[in-house]
Amino acid sequence: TETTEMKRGIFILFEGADRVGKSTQVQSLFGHLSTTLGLPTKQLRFPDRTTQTGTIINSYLQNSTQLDDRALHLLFSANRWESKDTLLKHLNEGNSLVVDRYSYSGVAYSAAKGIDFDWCFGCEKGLPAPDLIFYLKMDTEDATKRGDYGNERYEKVDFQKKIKEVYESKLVNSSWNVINANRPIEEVSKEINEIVDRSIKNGIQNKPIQCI
Ligand code: NYM
Ligand code: MG
Repeated sequence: TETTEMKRGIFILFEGADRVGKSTQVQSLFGHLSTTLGLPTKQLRFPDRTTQTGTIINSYLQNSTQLDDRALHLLFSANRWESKDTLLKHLNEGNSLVVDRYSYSGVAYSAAKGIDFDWCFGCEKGLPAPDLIFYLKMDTEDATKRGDYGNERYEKVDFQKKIKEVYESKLVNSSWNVINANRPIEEVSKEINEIVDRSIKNGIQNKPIQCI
């Protein structure tokens, strides 16, 4: 029987431009946490296209709705704010979260359009912050060669280069884990799993949940 005291969950985030392999790594880490380590874990992604704001966002991304860039930015942000309580509830009940995109995507994509960086970031302040961030880094040209590229809005080489530039010059800092994503899937997963295992060993869950 379990006698260990319950710990809060860990909030792990994957960020990066399109087609760098985030969803694959999210799934792989989910398997590592839930199956290998036996931790209760949930997999989430933003935008959450199932909510009302998500429906508008989805139709914008599929090119069937036009929207002002700032209005769109606020919708993406609202899409996170509306899940704030759920995120906190999961973490406090001991569920770890593996999340595909979050606030930094919101800032990177909007700032890449030319919207003021601080204005973009301001909307995110107060949201629960991730404990660990993995930035999957890959040359834009390599990412654009991947399957299904170009089906959604934003999947254009020049724009992807701008997004990468915002991430790498203004968002990624020394607390982020920058992962060379231009390698076989298993090699990337192995590096990520090792970082997560080490962080758990070092008591990442013992500090309170931070805010952005
Ligand atoms: N995206 C995602 C934004 O522009 N702002 C945001 O806040 C978020 C979370 O939506 N091209 C963009 C990035 C992607 C697109 O995400 C949909 P995905 O992970 O490619 O399905
Ligand atoms: Mg995409």
